[in-house]
Amino acid sequence: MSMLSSTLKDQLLLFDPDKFVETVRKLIDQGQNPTDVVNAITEALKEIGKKFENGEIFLVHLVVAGDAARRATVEILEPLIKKTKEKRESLGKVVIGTVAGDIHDIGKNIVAMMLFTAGFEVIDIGKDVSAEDFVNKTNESNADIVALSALLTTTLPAQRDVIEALRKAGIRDKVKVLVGGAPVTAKWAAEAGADGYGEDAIEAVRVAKRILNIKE
Ligand code: B12
Repeated sequence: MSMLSSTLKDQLLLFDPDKFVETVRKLIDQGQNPTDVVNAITEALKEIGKKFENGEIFLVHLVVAGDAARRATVEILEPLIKKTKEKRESLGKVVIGTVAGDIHDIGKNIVAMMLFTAGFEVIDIGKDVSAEDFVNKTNESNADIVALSALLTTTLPAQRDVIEALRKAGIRDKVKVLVGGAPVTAKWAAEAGADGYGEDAIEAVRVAKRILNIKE
């Protein structure tokens, strides 16, 4: 772990998003390269993900750390990186959202954060997203994976609707579909025609890598 990511990890573990954003701004003012900072944050978040996996920190910590990292990335680093046309190393592009009729987004946000942490470019299109919007965003962004979250038994069929809509739009074979959410099972994933299913956010990352043939 680099000095920079070790510093950033310590800062993230203060669980103070405002302070974290300020720290990142200072680093940039001192001349740090924005891409290096993004990669260091990614590395720091990985360590924090491990702490969560080991039960050293709780879900609320993961959410606050993720929020701090996302704010620093979106508010400070991304605009700078886009300006200089540098690119963060990316494992692939993921469009993620909660399906139509469903407003549960806590789990989806954690999955998005963990995928981002692992090195994926993540396009979060929110909650209660129609099949049409999933198709449009997948098309526009040329995504490698579309990830569908559903928390209600009544919105589970909407995952299948998205897969059907991708097929109708002629892009089903261009994108991998990952499904998840509390009521989702491997059996349902197979029935709905998905490429993968993850029980939790850690599994989501593993499966996302597997379906794109990326080694751990
Ligand atoms: C918080 C909550 C709410 C909040 C949501 C706030 C928000 N911003 O998300 C509010 C209060 C709005 C809400 C509303 C409702 N809720 Co609610 N809610 C919950 C609750 C308590 C927790 C859900 C949660 O956030 N869990 C924590 C996260 C971290 O876990 P997770 O979502 O499962 O996500 C993990 C995995 O599933 C997976 N995952 C999730 N998405 C994805 C996607 C992919 C691609 C992958 C690979 C993995 C993956 O990884 C995540 C991280 O590990 C659950 C109870 C429960 N036990 O789940 C009920 C629950 C889901 N709700 C329920 C119900 C019925 C409702 C309402 C219909 C209530 C009502 N009568 O109005 C409404 C529905 C509104 C709507 N249209 O969506 C029921 C569903 C029953 C069913 N089987 O259908 C539950 C199970 C409660 C219950 N026991 O009755 N709810």
